[in-house]
Amino acid sequence: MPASNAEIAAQLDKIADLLDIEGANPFRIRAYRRAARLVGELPRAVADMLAAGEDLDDLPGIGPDLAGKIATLAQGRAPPLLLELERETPPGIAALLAIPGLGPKRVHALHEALGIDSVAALRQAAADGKLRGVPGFGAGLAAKIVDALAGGAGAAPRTLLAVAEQTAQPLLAYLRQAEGVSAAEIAGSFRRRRETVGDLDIVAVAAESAPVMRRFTGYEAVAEVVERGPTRATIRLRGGLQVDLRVVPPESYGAALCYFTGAKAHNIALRQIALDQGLKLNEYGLHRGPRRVAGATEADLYERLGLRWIPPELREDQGEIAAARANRLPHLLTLDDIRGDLHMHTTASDGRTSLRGMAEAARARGYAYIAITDHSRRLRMAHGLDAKRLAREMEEIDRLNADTPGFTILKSIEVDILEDGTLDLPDDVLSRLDLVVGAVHSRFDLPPAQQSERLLRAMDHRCFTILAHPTGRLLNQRPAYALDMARVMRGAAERGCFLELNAQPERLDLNDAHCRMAKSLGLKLAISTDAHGDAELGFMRFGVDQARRGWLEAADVLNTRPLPALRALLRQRR
Ligand code: DGT
Ligand code: CA
Ligand code: CA
Repeated sequence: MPASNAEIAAQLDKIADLLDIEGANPFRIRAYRRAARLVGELPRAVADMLAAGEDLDDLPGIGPDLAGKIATLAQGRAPPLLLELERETPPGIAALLAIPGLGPKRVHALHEALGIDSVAALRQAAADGKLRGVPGFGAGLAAKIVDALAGGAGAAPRTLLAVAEQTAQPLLAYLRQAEGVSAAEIAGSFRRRRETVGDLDIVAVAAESAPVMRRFTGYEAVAEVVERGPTRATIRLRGGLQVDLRVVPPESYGAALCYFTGAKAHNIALRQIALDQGLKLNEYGLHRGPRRVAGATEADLYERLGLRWIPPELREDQGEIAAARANRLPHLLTLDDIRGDLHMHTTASDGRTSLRGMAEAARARGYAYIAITDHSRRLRMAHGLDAKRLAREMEEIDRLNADTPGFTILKSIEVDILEDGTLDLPDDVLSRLDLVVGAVHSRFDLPPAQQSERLLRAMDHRCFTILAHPTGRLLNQRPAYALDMARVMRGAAERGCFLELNAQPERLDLNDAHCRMAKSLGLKLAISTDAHGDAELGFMRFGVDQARRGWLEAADVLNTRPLPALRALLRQRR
């Protein structure tokens, strides 16, 4: 698979980091940093440039050697230099870079002075008060590092759900082929569809556990067998993800699946309900004295406890048990309810698929409509559209719409919300669009009151429709910018605007709590993929998962509406 420019830039930065940690020649390090920035800001995908036969060493500051490495990275492969640096650098060292206050130079200094090569070693040195002795480490920096460690920095990173899924599905298929296995499922946070997972928890059903355990620990991607017993084992895969396996007999499958799906707080609440009825609940079943009264299926188990079966996404002890008892569980949104996608890019800005290609892919998914939302001019890095280029795109949309009855491309833009809340295109341009998706791409650092004010000001514009990725967070990379979400949501509802639940796996922005807040305020959300290529339209299901965690039903979501009803909702604004 070809790598995106962002991925290539990240790898170039990694080479620079590792060279820096090693204490390499500063000029060499700077060349990689400069190349990373250059690639990150290119208006076109490196993979496309290479496919078009263009020479990368025509780019400023890129010689033949760097061009070769960039080409290798663009093919999704690691150049030999990177592999060599990774081999030479102790595996724990790279994790130190994630600690606030520590860059490659300081990591190098810590390694030289104290031999620190892992977060654990850093923690120990900090506890022993040794950091202040390292050249360049004053009392202030040492205190900052101690605080960061106490605040959870350097803890094992959680894996994005979408990434974990790529590892989990082949492993699950492999286990289902084990001798004597009649069923296997992934439980835990993965089944609850949390946006990130700490580890995977698999429950497999077999009368005899030994062959399953053998097959599990013999999986080809295993880096280490961490623990191994007769019916349970833990492995660490080469990518770093840990997997727990539990093998149970058929009569315990439902109880084990329920127990290992959690969340822990949900389990504790269920166990209390059992106790109140004189029953005992554990991962083997629901028991009255020595007799098992339920456990083969989850449905039996919940029923025996006087509850409706609870969808895993709701099992967080957030009121779902009371709702299940009163038969008031929500009819959660499903992927089938989605009729269109209201945020996506084309090759006109920073997408990888043409307008026609995006429309065809959306039609193939069974959608009735999409909105094309390329970037606006201010985002030069993303080749943002000015009024003239947008007008040309609108003409092409008219032509495509005329050719495809029963499918509608809505005219839109992802307009940049400027620092003062004004929009990055003139009113007469915006007023010709079917909807306007607005987003913040700068000044994430404003104080919360000012940030909220900025968003409300943007929504004051009579053309504004949907606020995209409302908090700007990138999971494991960038925190949400500070804002008063309740105020922004109330403001949106008052103005007849909507918020987006962005379905990109590293955004999932809004989170589950925000979804519930929106629902309680009567604010409808658009679930949109923000696709930058036709395949990314498939991210919709991650958005739906997140919406389900937020208790949303089809009626709470804008793009479950047929087109006429959607248009009516959009018109409330004008
Ligand atoms: P994660 O892995 O951090 O994303 O989150 P989970 O929810 O997958 O947690 P994990 O892997 O530690 O445990 C899997 C499930 O096992 C968890 O959702 C509930 C259950 N579980 C784990 N520890 C306990 C416990 O001490 N008591 C109870 N009742 N259940 C537990
Ligand atoms: Ca887990
Ligand atoms: Ca686990």
